[in-house]
Amino acid sequence: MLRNIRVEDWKRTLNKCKDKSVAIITHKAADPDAFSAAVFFKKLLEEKYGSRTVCLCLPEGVNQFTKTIMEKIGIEVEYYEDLSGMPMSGFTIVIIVDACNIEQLGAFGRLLYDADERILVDHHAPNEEFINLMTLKVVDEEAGSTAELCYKIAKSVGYKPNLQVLELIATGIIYDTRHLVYATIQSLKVMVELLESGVNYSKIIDLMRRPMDLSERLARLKAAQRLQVYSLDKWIVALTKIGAYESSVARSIIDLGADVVFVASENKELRISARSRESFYRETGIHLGSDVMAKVGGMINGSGGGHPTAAAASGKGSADLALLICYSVLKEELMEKLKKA
Ligand SMILES: [Mn+2]
Repeated sequence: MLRNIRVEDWKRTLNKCKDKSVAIITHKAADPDAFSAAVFFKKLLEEKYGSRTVCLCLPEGVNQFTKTIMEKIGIEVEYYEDLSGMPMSGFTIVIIVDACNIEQLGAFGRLLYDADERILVDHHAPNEEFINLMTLKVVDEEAGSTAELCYKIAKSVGYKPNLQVLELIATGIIYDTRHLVYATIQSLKVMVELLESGVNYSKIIDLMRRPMDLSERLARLKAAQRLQVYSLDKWIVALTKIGAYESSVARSIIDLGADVVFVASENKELRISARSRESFYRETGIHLGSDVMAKVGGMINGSGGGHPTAAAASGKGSADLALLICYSVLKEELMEKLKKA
C-alpha cells in the first residue's frame, strides 16, 4: 500500500502528463535504486500516459553498480548527464526520484522552476525546503527503496511493467537494502511479488556482482592508510580523505571495524560520505542523515541528508576542516544522547 498519498491525486497528476514533455531527475551518480525508478517512470509515462517526450536526467551519469547492471541486462536507454545536448530546455512536468535536496540534482535543479508540476518520489528523510517546492509527493521514509515505491505505484494505477523493468526494480531493492539485510516486511513482500511475476532471483544477484577495478581497490587501500581513528564513548569513529569512490571506501572502513566513518573528497566540490554500523544507530538513535549530515551540510555552505546509517553532504571548503566538523557534530549528538540516557 502507498502511504501518505491519495491514489486519486496521484492518478490526476499522472493524467496531466499526456502529450507533455517530462523530465525525470535522479540524484547525482544514479545508483540502481535511482536508475530503476527513473526507467520505470519513463516507461509508465510513455506506455500508459502518452507523454510526448520523457527525458532521463541523471546528473553526473550513473554509478559503477548501475553501469554493470546496464551492461549485463543489455538495456539501451538514452539519458543526459547535464543540461547540454538536451533536446529542449523547458519541461512542463518534472519528476524527481530518490533524491531529497536540490543540490543532489546538480544543474538539473534549474528545471524545477519552469515546471507546472513538480513531483517527488522518495524514501529519504524529507528536507522541508525541498518538499515545499513540490506540487505532489510520494515520500515514505519507511520504504526500503524508491524502487519499492515504484512497484506500488504501478499496482495502484494498474500498470504492468515488462520483465526487464521488473528486474531493474529488483536490483533497486536489493541495492538499497544491502542484499535484503535491511529489508522491511514491505520490501520483502514486493520482492516476492516480483519473483512471482517472473523475476529470477539468482539472475538479479548476478547482475549486482561487480568486479572491483584497480583504481577502486587502490582508493580503499589509500583511504585506509590515511585513517584517523578516535574513540567516542564505546564507539570507534574513523575519518579519512580520498579523491574518488567515497561510498565504496566508507563501506570498506566499516567492514574493517569502525562504527562510524566519514570519508571526504575535495575534487570539483567538497563531498563527504558517512556510514555507521546498524548497532550504532540502534543503540544511540543517532540518524546520520538528519542528525549529522544535514547539519554538516549547512556548516560547509552546502547541504546534506540521507538515511540513518548512510548519508552524505556536499559543499565548499577543505576536506580536513569538513572532517573535523563531522566529528564534532557527531560528538555533540552523542553527548546529548548520553546526557539524556
Ligand atoms: Mn534509494
